[in-house]
Amino acid sequence: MSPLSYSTARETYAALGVDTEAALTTLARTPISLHCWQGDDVGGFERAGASLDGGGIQATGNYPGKARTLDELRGDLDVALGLIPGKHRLNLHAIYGDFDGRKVERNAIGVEHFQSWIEWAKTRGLGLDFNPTCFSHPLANDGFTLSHRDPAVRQFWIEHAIACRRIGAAMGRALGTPTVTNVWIPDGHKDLPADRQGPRERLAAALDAVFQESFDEQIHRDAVESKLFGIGSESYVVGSHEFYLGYAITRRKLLCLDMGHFHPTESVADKISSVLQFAPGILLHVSRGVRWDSDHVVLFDDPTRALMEELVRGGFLARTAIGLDYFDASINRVAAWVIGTRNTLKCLLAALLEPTARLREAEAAGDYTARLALLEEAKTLPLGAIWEEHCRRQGTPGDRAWLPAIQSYERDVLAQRR
Ligand code: RNT
Ligand code: ZN
Repeated sequence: MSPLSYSTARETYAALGVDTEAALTTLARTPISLHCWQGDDVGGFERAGASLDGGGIQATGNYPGKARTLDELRGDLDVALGLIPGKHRLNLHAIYGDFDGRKVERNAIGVEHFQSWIEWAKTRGLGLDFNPTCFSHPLANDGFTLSHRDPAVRQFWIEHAIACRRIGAAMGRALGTPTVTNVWIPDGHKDLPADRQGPRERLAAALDAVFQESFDEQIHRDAVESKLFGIGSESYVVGSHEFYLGYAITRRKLLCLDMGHFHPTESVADKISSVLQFAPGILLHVSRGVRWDSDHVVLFDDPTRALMEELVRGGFLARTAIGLDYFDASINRVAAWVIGTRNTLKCLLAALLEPTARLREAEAAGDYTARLALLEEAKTLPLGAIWEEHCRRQGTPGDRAWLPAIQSYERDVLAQRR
């Protein structure tokens, strides 16, 4: 794309009162937290060949080249990050520690198992985020963790989550940017429960135990993630939306909104300005459910655009942590990171380039005809030229120019992993 296309596009936007330079500055300053688990189908490194087991989530597909070791995952991430404009973050799950072939129980993990990740992030100028892993474990096999009726099992997961928060805080301290540690648990019933209340009481108490230690918010923040249903928890999920909305508001936690965790006709975008009236902040799990919580790669689509529009219109970017959560094993996994992250950024850019002031003028004047006309025509403004300029300034290949790098990496590296 020539600089000429950028300056023409800039004028087009300026005529609508949109400052493309301001948009590019905000875009360059907004990190997206890449989820490590796209690289190996949520397997982790607790033992060689570990794979996702239970928890009501599933990665489908068997595309060759999945990362089998820490070094392979890091190599893949470096390739992906090199093809995504801007400085971002990495979101780790507890099972991705550097365990060096030793068995470490989940309630015994410590920062020492994540020191090499901290060094890795530091040399790349990246922030880290974190998650307890309350699935793929014998003590999670019957579908309950923090809300388990057996106090010993509950205590195990409480200790795991406490250990994770300490690791998260150590990451934030070492890297000088707050780590968000997000608690998601799979707990729920396949069929109709006779007691919906007991597990929720136990979960609230367990979470209070987990969150007893407090950390400076410049170092560490907590998030809690709700869900509608999972495979094997179709009839009842303990940590529902209402549960965590109440919890996040009363305990001053970030509420994690995963785009796959609501009824398909619900708008997650619409929730943001309601939640942020009361909760201190949100974490987004940008994802794409197809008919169910299928975690497909994020697209430049209406739900994702609407989400970003709400963050920008409401001035909510400062109170929002943006993370990705999808795992597609049916295409090149490194490309899946690149496609989903670039699309997320592109949706954010589109939102930053919206002629919001004009739209609101029309709205305030009761001219809903002009509002609708401009809203629709804004869709075909020259977003692509501004995006290309962003890629150029960030030293990253533009659209249609990054895929060859993935293809040669696939040939030279991924295809050798057999
Ligand atoms: C599961 C949740 C959760 C997980 C990750 C791996 O439905 O979305 O965020 O996807 O923790
Ligand atoms: Zn999620």
